[in-house]
Amino acid sequence: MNHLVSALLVSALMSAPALAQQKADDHSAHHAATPATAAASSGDMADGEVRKIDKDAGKLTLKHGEIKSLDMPPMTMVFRVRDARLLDGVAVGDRVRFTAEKIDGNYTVTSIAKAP
Ligand SMILES: [Cu+2]
Repeated sequence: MNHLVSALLVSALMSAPALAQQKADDHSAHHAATPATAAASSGDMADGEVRKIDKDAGKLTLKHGEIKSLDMPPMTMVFRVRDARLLDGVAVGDRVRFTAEKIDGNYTVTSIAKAP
């Protein structure tokens, strides 16, 4: 009888760590996915202020802050816009948040919105 009780105890102790291990794995897998998603949604946005808009040429001049994705320090410069309709939502003097990419050798604004 004594022997049976201790055998049950041993098997209970052995299965408990296995369950705990499985829970820990699920937990870390869940958390590993979260930072990557957050970085993708906000990492490439840069701050800027609209200085000039040339809708016919599809260009705008921005005084911008650091653009990490392009490794560019703050400056005032001319950007192309990927789509002239991007210029409809902004006006000279607006503070904006935008994303830019180098496309065919030209710095190109790919999205832009008035800063909240
Ligand atoms: Cu620049």
